[in-house]
Amino acid sequence: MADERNVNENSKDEQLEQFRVDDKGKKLTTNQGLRVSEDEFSLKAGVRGPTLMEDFHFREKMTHFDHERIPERVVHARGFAAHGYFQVYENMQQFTRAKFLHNPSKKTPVFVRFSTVVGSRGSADTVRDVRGFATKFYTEEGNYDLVANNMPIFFIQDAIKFPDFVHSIKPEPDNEIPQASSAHDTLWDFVANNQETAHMMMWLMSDRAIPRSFRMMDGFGVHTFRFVNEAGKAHFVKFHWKPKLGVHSLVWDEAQKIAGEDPDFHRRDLWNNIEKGNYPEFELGVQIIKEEDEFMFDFDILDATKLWPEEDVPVQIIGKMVLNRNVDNAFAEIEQVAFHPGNVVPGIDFTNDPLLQGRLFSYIDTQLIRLGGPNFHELPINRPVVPIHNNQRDGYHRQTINIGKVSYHRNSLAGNTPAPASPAEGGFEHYQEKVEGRVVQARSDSFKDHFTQATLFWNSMTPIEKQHIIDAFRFELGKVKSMSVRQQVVDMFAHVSLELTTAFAEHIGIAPPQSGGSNVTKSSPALSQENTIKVPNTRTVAVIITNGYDDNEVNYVLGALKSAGIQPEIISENLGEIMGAGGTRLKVDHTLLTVDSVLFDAVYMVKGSSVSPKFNKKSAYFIDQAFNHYKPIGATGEGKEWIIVNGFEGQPGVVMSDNTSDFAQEFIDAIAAIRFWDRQIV
Ligand code: HDE
Repeated sequence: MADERNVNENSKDEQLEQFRVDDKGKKLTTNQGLRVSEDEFSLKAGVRGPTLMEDFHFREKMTHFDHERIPERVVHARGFAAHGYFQVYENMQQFTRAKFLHNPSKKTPVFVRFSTVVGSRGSADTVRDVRGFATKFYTEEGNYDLVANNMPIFFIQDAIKFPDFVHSIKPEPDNEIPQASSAHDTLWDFVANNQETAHMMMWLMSDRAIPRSFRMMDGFGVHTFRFVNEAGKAHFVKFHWKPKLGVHSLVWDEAQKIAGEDPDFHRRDLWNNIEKGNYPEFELGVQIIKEEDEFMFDFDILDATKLWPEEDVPVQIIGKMVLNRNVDNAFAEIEQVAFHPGNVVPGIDFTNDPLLQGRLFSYIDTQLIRLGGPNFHELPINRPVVPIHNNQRDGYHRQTINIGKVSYHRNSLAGNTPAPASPAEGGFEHYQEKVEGRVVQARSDSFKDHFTQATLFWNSMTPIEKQHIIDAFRFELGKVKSMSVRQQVVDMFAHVSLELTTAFAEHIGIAPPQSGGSNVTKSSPALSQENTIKVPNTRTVAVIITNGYDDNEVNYVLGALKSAGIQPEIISENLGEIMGAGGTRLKVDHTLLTVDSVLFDAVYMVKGSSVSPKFNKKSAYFIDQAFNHYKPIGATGEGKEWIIVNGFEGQPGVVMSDNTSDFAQEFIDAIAAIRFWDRQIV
């Protein structure tokens, strides 16, 4: 019925509201609704006697607790999510029947889960890894899941290899070491012996694998999908999410330190920014290739280890997503959400990409064990916002009470309903692709070039990005104990670039390769993060300040930073308040014991008139580290002395202008520039 399918921005929130419970101010009950009179002392035979089985409240409480955990996801176990909406910019009817891509005034509710891949649920956020970027669109035609990653390609070409790949990158099975890391023998052994991994390993060794924030990374559908329009005409399509804040990364040393300082760095960043109203925004882009152009490229467009260079197939921006609401309950929503690339709506269809085909099996299968049965679609977060009518019945934890006798098709007792809908009524009709061929277990020759795009990626990097990749290879292979594996990796990546391989080989005790190299000269500027959007918005600044600061100057600068959308946080000797020489006060957010420079994007050194030697020592370390991580540093008042003493004066990104308003503007510009790679590290 038309009105049942009338979805708006609030539809999911309204649906979830039916399930929310606020226990605050209420009397304690058992799960049977019985009010409980005692919750601290179990029932005993005598005050020092044994606990009695009869204590049903104790038994229920303990039993529930004993069963609180469910299996974590076999990959993407650690993640965080938020609600929001999606809105298309222009009607995409020409390409797709998908209704949520038609009406620009319509907002479709979404739920997005970001994740790391390899680590366990409790592992750190900032490890070197691919990031998941899974979006559930609660559309008027049912749920559509775009289960994406922050890299546009994948490690393998055929899903049958996925268990092998994941076994190799997960902790090694004898001692379960290392956690959330690719820097170990089995992964690199897999890489060298499955060379289709070459291109993705270049991405994994690049800065893309250590994002600054979930809000500052791309999302890619990876596979080639199909758009199908009303007339049944199809186009190949790849999906992209592009963050409005640009694509930014940590530096490796920083990423490792954050993993200890704040393992929740990315989820905290997402949560805090949504709480403050800094809603993350991503634009949806599509690359479209006509069916008749399928074979026009020097790679196979069904091969998930290949991207479509944006200079050859431009990304058309078609809509935006805004994440504007945090979850109420991490388990109920983030842990229980179940994505599946097979959740499509009319107008979006699959291709023969063998990686995608395998995924279509895996996701439901994994939810069955993870969520304990076939009714996980009834969990509040997974329910579509349109009604479900079918003849599926029963199973563990069934909540729907289907009425009537008929649970089969075809029938006469219920007028042969629920009835399949025609395409005109919104029924999904599989794309009628013509398929022919022999039944074989083989790979098309068109999938066999593993190195051209790996070299394309390398060629597209700026010198500093190349250096980071070299450093990553040195680090990762430096952790590989097997000399033979290190040798095999050098031999393999010699096919990508001799410049790269020569730069890391000696570091890992292997002679630089004498042969190999690539004659690919093409590059794709779109692949370099140096060409991304750079804005100061939502960047954080550590303000190191003590009593007796110059009120006018500091208040002006803090005001200017905030007006530019920057988030200053006050760090001083003790929590509480500090007072300027003119008597104004500032609330202290942190001490140097609770935070470190790696947790901030920039540092503003003010100091003040009274500083203890201990504070001085700690701030010196703080600023030194920020400097070495190429971060913008501003200094006024007594803060300037520090900069001079440490030898940072005059270095790129170190702002010390005397005039307050000039200082504020130059510091904001430096924050927008993000990092100063041309700095002389002292
Ligand atoms: Fe996944 N993947 N995957 N994957 N994937 C899972 O499903 C799988 C792949 C991705 O936040 C699992 O519910 C196979 C590519 C994300 O809940 C599992 C293959 C891409 C998430 C699974 C791939 C992804 C998953 C584990 C190769 C980017 C997290 C838990 C054929 C396009 C979703 C689960 C969330 C999760 C299987 C490859 C993205 C086991 C077999 C390529 C973002 O079903």
